[in-house]
Amino acid sequence: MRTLLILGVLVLGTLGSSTAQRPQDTPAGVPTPTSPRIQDPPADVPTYVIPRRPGPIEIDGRADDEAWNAADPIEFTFPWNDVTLEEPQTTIARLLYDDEALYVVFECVDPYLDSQVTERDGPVYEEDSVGLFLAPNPHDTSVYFGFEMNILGTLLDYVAYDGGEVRTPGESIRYEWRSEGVEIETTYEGTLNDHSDIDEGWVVEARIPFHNFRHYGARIPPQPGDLWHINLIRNAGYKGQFSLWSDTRAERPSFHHSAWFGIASFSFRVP
Ligand SMILES: [Ca+2]
Ligand SMILES: [Ca+2]
Ligand SMILES: [Ca+2]
Repeated sequence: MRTLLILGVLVLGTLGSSTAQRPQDTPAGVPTPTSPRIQDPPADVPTYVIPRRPGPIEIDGRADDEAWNAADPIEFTFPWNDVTLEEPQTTIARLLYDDEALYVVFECVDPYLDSQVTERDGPVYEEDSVGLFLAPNPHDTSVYFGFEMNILGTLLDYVAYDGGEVRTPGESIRYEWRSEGVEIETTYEGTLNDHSDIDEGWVVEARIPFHNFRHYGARIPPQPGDLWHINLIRNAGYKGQFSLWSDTRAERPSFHHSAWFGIASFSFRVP
């Protein structure tokens, strides 16, 4: 028994030293997730064609605008949860663009709605939130912009340098960056922050004007055929799962690796 106890202490000691690497693994303030990887990453990063918006989009937190049907669904993967053993908390996202802005909608299945942060740039990553990461300069994907939004529509926005890899607080991820003109609306079905029952889900719909990226070497507005490296992510919240579009190859839940973002191209097709 004594040997087992000592072994236990040794194992705990090892875990302790891995959590000490937290600044490298997660951005400032992000709780350290512990689930290890349970699936091999795919050979290639995913690709997506962003259609030109074929009709009006009302930013109202509902994905029922006819125009959204033009956008293929983006499905999220679960590198760190075995969703054959637990119910996947699925996310379907879609993207559209026009001359002024990028449009995104996330539809999230969610049994436990968990969202309290209302302050701009607050820690929405600690609760139910989705994020869109955009590296608009194809010649320098080490710089990208993050837009993380919770069920209440609270926005945490930032610019990240060094591909997001340097996590010393305030170093590569700069929360002080403020986007302009972003519209966000959300809806949900269920009881917010009451985990005694089972909820249905939530929707985030947003419009992000391209002028926010005008100083970073990208072509603004993007032209048909332009390639942006992007990712879409979902934080776990209460009893949730970390999921995303393009697998970052990380051994434990970790989103900020722009080298592994997927590739989105702006469609040539005129609707
Ligand atoms: Ca809508
Ligand atoms: Ca949740
Ligand atoms: Ca900010």
